[in-house]
Amino acid sequence: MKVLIVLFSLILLSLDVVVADNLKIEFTADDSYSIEVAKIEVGDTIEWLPTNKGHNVEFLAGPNMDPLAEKSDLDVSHSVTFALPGVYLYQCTPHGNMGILGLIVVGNNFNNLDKIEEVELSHVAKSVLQRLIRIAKSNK
Ligand SMILES: [Cu+2]
Repeated sequence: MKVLIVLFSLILLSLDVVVADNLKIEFTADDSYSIEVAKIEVGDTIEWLPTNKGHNVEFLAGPNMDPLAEKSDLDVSHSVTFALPGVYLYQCTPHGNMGILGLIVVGNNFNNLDKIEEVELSHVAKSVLQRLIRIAKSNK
């Protein structure tokens, strides 16, 4: 009986881990993403909501670009499920040069941070990226 209870709680525990969370990020009125650094788990989904006009989501780097290749149209909601751990960098296509960037850390995995830091960016965007990386690392 004890074994059964242990097994049952193990199943419950693993179910808990599998259930994916859904995080919503908005385009704010001051032209940034409402969450600039998102820390999520593998299998979680992020949905960007077009709460302010003229923005989109375009991935610049991640551990695997295959599922990210497409960029979203302006002013539509956009959902991505993150199957691989690592750091992902995205921008708003028309405003990336002005530093409208977002960082996502999946599974608290920073293994591909070098590649993220190698991405060609404008001066302003580079300093925004450095700030976002600092935030991401500070609440590891
Ligand atoms: Cu924009």
